[in-house]
Amino acid sequence: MKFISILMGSKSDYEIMKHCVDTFEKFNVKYELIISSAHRSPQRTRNYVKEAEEKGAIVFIAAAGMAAHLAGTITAVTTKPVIGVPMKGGAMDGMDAMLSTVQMPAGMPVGTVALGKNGAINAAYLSMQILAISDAELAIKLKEDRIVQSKKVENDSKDIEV
Ligand code: RP5
Repeated sequence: MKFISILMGSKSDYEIMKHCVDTFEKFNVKYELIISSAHRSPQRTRNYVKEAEEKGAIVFIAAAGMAAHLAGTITAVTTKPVIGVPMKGGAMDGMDAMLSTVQMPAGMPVGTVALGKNGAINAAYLSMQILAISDAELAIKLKEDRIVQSKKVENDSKDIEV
């Protein structure tokens, strides 16, 4: 069974990551969500990634704040694509998490999306785009979604055009 695996460093990340989950629900894409921390539960994180890979995880999404090493930790133990979602909060309101997530050494990539809600949603979209390479039905849904987005811009414009 192919699915997307989402890890969050803390329960406190769920308020934002709910938007990622909602996006998968909207597109009827299978996902798994767990809390596991790079620092507080390193062994659980490593074990889960290995198990998830064996069960069919195609992409890993990692959400973490502050010293956000979760995505990098996952990349260290899998060659599946890893998408990092930096969380706001902490003394630097997410700048620390963003730099921790994006600054990976060569050969160890983490695809980093934006801070906050937009990043959580885009992590879902980006992982679905990867999944859609070998899923024609999902590829069509994503194309239809682009048409909906485009039409919304036109309609919004008509609402206020003078
Ligand atoms: C990170 O530290 C978590 O991903 C979370 O964003 C942040 C704060 O965690 P809590 O102290 O709320 O558990 O590891």
